[in-house]
Amino acid sequence: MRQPALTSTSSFQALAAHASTARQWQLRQLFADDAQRFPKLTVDAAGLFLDYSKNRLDSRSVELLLDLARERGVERLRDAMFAGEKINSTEQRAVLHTALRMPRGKALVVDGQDIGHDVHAVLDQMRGFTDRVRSGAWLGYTGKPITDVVNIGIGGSDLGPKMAVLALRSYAHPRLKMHFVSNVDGHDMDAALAQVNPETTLFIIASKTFVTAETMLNAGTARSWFLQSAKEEDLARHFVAVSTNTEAVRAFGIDTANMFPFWDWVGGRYSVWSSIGLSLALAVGFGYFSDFLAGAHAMDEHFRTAPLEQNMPVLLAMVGFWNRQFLDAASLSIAPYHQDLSRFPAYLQQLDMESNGKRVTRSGSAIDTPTCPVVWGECGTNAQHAYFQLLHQGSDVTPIDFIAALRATHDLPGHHDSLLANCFAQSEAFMTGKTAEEARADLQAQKLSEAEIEALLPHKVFPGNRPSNTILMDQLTPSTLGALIALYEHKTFVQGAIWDINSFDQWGVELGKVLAKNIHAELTGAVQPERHDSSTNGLIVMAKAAQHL
Ligand code: G6Q
Repeated sequence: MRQPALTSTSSFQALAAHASTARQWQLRQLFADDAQRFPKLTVDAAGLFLDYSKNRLDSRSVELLLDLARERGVERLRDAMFAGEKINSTEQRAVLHTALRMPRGKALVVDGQDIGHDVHAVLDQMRGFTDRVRSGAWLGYTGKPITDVVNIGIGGSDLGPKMAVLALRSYAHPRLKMHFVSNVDGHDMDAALAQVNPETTLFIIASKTFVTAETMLNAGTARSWFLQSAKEEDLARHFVAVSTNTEAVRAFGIDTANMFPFWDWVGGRYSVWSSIGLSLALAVGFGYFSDFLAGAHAMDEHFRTAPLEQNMPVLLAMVGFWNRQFLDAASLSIAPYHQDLSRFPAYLQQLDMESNGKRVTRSGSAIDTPTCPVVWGECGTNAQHAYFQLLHQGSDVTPIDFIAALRATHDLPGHHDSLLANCFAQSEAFMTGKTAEEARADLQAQKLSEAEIEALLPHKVFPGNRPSNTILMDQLTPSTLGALIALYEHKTFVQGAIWDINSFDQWGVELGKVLAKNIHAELTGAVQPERHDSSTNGLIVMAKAAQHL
């Protein structure tokens, strides 16, 4: 359905009028004025807790934001997604990553096919395979169990499994070492091959389309490397594929009995729940992989059924929208206070920016507001010793999502309290800042002269009033990780609905898949480049000279 321009809607206009006052508010004051702010502006769901009270808004702002969500049809679009309608309008596809985590026995008929049944048939295939590899029953060509798994894929066929394998390393099989090769840069493959032995290595070629140039080149390199020691007939024990493209898998030489299918209604960046998660299932075992799916399903059920006032993905999305729209926050920093979530910011970069990094609506009109912020981040406390300076005292306001587990998955004494203390202290400091009076009192306590105090004072003032969310879980487990990813998936969905963006295509990525082809031909062929600008021609000539092409 064609949506009116966002700024023309009555709920947007009511919100904008409210925001013209609200953007002057001070967080310190909001907390001082309302002792109930924390219980009012927090919510829990599916094993996660969200504190959004350290944002420059109040309960009335939230009401108005939810009015906007209703007017933009968030609930209607959400229901259409869960029902399998073709909401990916530019590719005429359903969007059903939520079906990948539905419990067994639940039917969902799309185009006359019960996809619940299909999903569980592939999960059973994954269970059988992962059990055999993990138990040591699956043997390499010299009769030895697999010790190393190399996942070859890129983008959505890499970021999810790589992030999740790292996040759940405490649950991983002690014998199996996981490697991920994504970059067409041969240094990536070179580093992985240097660590593995062909007799005990399993390669997973993970590509939805099975035509992605980087993955195909890397897969070919792995195959050639393997065949330096083994024979063609040994390939079947060492190469498996995850794809929707049976023909291409067969043409590559992989036995289609060793192919794990999925479907075109699974977007790449939403595919960790499908057989693209095979490396994760191998690492943690099928039981924990099922818990991972169940955690996401719990968040799906919450998103699908909870009233908007208590709906965590909706609230996270609308707070993000508020910061983007009314506080001019052009970026969002993700700060996991958990080292095992070190790849989570990179994962979210793709999820959010590939989904909503767009400037036209579903019907092709220009969007009349800013859209997706730049998403970036790094683990705390490391980030504190690097760019937190800018977040505290820089000229831009950058909202931050703090993510932490209340209990560690290690038992080293002393570390976890210190970690959490840092996390909470940072969110408090971003909120309160330090006034000139407070800074002056600190400097006076150090017995500095008045002249020294005056010189230092401007540098010691922190403006504060910087918004943040805090997301807590008891422990980082397969289930809470599943819920956390699903939370952000649905947050992205809601923001897409507000902006009237199709969050499920990626034409900018498709462009990248063809751009390099011409220059590659010029780099490797005899033809001298002439048809580019002088910079591009010059760079190609330099590369050819260096490689004596
Ligand atoms: C994700 C994108 C993109 C995709 C990769 C890999 O949503 O479409 O990141 O996952 O380009 O594509 P293949 O899995 O087809 O190799």
